[in-house]
Formats: sequence, structure tokens, C-alpha cells
Amino acid sequence: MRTLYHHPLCPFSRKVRLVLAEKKLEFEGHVERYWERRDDFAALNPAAEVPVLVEEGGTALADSAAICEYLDEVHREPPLMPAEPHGRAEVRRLVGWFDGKFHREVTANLVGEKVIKRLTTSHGEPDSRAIRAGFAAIHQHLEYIGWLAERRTWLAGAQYSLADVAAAAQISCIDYIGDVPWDRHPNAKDWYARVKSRPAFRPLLADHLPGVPPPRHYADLDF
Ligand SMILES: N[C@@H](CCC(=O)N[C@@H](CS)C(=O)NCC(=O)O)C(=O)O
Repeated sequence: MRTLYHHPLCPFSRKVRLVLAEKKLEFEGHVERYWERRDDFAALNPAAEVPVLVEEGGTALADSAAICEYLDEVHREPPLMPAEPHGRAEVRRLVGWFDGKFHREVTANLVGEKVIKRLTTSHGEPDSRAIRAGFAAIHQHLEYIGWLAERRTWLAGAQYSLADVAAAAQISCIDYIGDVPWDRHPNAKDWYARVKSRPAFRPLLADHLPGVPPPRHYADLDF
């Protein structure tokens, strides 16, 4: 059985969980408190970051973008990358956008400051300036998601892809702490409702971090 080292509020871990579920691949989940920097975990990934996927034969794969593309290449159905190069370039651009820009400007400022700092205790108090910056930045990102989804159906085109997975992974972490201003972004909300209703999303909606309960609407498909 393959093992996924992950953390429920790590968006990069959520990407891999979503891809495994889309492809109906079974795995054992191991919640890694990555801030403790266990030696055995660092031996699997020199960056000491989650997610890490250890395949049945013992091969350890790290970095969510590398893992997701690997899974898509080895397990073809359903495909989460387009068949032609322009389409793949667009998916990779958007995955880079959500893993990089969105995470830096929004997720790290909101989930990182409000929850992860508290879990890790030694990292100090939430920075209210960072939280304000996160709330300020989320609007333009939700507008962009809504704009793309309205024109293309899914973010990178007509097919659900790793771009949708990357965006939904970030947003679902923020939704877990109740900080997504859905009322002001109806197109993004419509897209997220479609993502949320995919069977592969169910395990994420069942997440319940001890001491950090999600708001009621988090698991609600009609939010
Ligand atoms: N590029 C990596 C980023 C992974 C990452 O940043 N993971 C965070 C948790 S969300 C982590 O493990 N950080 C280690 C640390 O803060 O010590 C990926 O896509 O997998």
C-alpha cells in the first residue's frame, strides 16, 4: 500500500489527496507534524516538507507538482493534463499561480498566520498586518477564478485539470477557517460548488483537525 505523508491544512498535501482520489488510488494517510522536523521524515524528503508519497516498492516522491504529474502519467484515468502541449503549458502556468502567488499572498497570510502559527506555538503570535494583506489579496484571486471559469468551464479549459485541483486545494484550506468571502464572488462560488460536488472531494470535506473545527458550511455542498 502506498503511504502519503501529509497535513490536513497543507494545500500542497490536499492537491495530492485530490489526485489520488480522482484516480481511485488507495493510500494510507500519515499526518506529519512537519514543523517537528523528524529525522525519519527528512530522510524521505531532504526539504522536510509535506507532501511525500511513498510508493508500494518504497520509492519516495516529493513536491506536490512532481507527484501530481507523476500520478497523472502513470495512472491515466481520468486524465488531469490536456493531451496537447499548449494546454499542458496553460495548466502548469495556473498550477504555478496557485502554488506560488496565491499561496504566498493569501493562504500563508490567512491559514499560516491564524492556524499554523498556533499549532506550531514556537512561531509566535499572528501578524495582523499579514492577515489584512491576505484579506485584501483574496478578492482579485477570486475574481480571476470566476473570470476563467465563466469563459472556459474549468480553469484551464473545457476539462477539469490539475489547475482546478491546485486552486481548490488552496481555497479549501481557507474555507476550512471560514475566510472565503463567497457572497462577493458568485462566479468563483459556482466553480467551487462544482469542484466540491466531485466524489474525489469528499475526503477533504470530512477533515476535522483537533482543536480547529471547520465552520458548518465547510462540508455543505449547497453553501
Ligand atoms: N513546493 C512544495 C511546497 C510544500 C510545502 O511548502 N509544504 C509545507 C506545508 S504546507 C511544509 O512542509 N513546510 C515545511 C516547514 O515549514 O518546515 C510542494 O508543492 O510540495
